[in-house]
Amino acid sequence: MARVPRTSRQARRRTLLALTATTALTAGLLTATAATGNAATATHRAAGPGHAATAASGHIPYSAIQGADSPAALGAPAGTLPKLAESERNASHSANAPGPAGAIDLRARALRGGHHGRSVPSAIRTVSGGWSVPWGLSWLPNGSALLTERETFKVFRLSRAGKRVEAGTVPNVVTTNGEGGLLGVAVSPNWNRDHHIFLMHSAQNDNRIVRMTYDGSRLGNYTVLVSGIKKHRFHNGGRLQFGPDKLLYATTGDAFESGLAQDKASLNGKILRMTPEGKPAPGNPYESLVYSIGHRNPQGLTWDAQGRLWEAEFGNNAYDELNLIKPGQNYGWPVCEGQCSTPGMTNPERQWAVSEASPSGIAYADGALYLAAQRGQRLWRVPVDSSGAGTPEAYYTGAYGRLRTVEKVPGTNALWLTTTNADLGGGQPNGSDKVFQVTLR
Ligand SMILES: [Ca+2]
Repeated sequence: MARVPRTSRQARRRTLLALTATTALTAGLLTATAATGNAATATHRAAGPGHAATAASGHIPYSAIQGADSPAALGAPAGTLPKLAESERNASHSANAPGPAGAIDLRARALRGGHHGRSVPSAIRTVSGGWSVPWGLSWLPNGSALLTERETFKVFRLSRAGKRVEAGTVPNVVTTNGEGGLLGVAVSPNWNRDHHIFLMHSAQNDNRIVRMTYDGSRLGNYTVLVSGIKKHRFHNGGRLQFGPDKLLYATTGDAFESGLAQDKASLNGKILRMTPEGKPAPGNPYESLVYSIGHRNPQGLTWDAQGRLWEAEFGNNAYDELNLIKPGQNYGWPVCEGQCSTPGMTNPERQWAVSEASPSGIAYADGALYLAAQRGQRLWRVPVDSSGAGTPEAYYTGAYGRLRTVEKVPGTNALWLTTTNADLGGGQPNGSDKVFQVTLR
């Protein structure tokens, strides 16, 4: 995507907000104001250099444009949009220092604050900079990762040491100038044998799940597995993950047609589960690709040590959700946002006010779930055990901007964590996104 001068970016941002707000008003979606309550479970223990920045800057309403997302924070008049707080930029720059100098030992604070589960984030360092909206992240058997960039449509290999090599450009991808583009990536569990990788992306007329080959150096053999998933400027879902069952799971957004989420025949507003050939997985509840229904804009999937599937989902203008996913269950949207008492709807295990979370990626590591929050600009840690999800704790609040994707690093007690600041929602230049490593101790 061509770099846009700052003044132009700001103009586009305002135009986008105004347009979307108009749409939302037309749809009657602004009847509720942004929720402030029900975050009692959230402990705002700002463990990290962003503490001061958070207190100084507060929420960033325009971040609702992307990921946070859509009509949520659009009650604010376009003319009141603040720029990204300078204090946050400074805080973000402090993360440029790699290695021990940039690492902050948070463990003492974590212990003082008390925590459930086992290890906690203890240090963070930059693995790689110069990215523009990295979105999907999946590990190769050799320990490197493949990452997609949403707006350049490129796939890169990134080594643990931070060496980045371009693998190629995925064909037939289009931007939606919003939340679509090149999204999730999942490396085949049999990659050593088949060299397959799976990608989810927006195309001219739909969202798709496709397979390509990656032989270790180049991409090839573009093959469409699932097409016809409705797309929209926003609400495209996009996460791909292989489960412990070696089946491919995908999250799809409601494409701004909330009714699709309750339509079992629609692929939108769902979690899908499929074979590596893109066919309905054995045991799916409706003999289709659909695994669970009633989702708005889910972008995070992970499995815990007990093999339970957890999902992170963007709410509308009240509550974001952490859901425990079981096949055939209905997670409520648009009848319910967050917890409700409507019969037949499965409530979230945890929920947050959208200003504090707006979670995209989720990962399980060492007794806890980690959620990367866009608008909330923080990493949520939620301990889990056989009794369910414990009390969330926030890390790095405001320190690194909008967080997109978090994945457990294989073979070591650490996470990789990516930002989404180089887009309309973040307002930062191309190349300003980063990949961090978070050490857990
Ligand atoms: Ca729900």
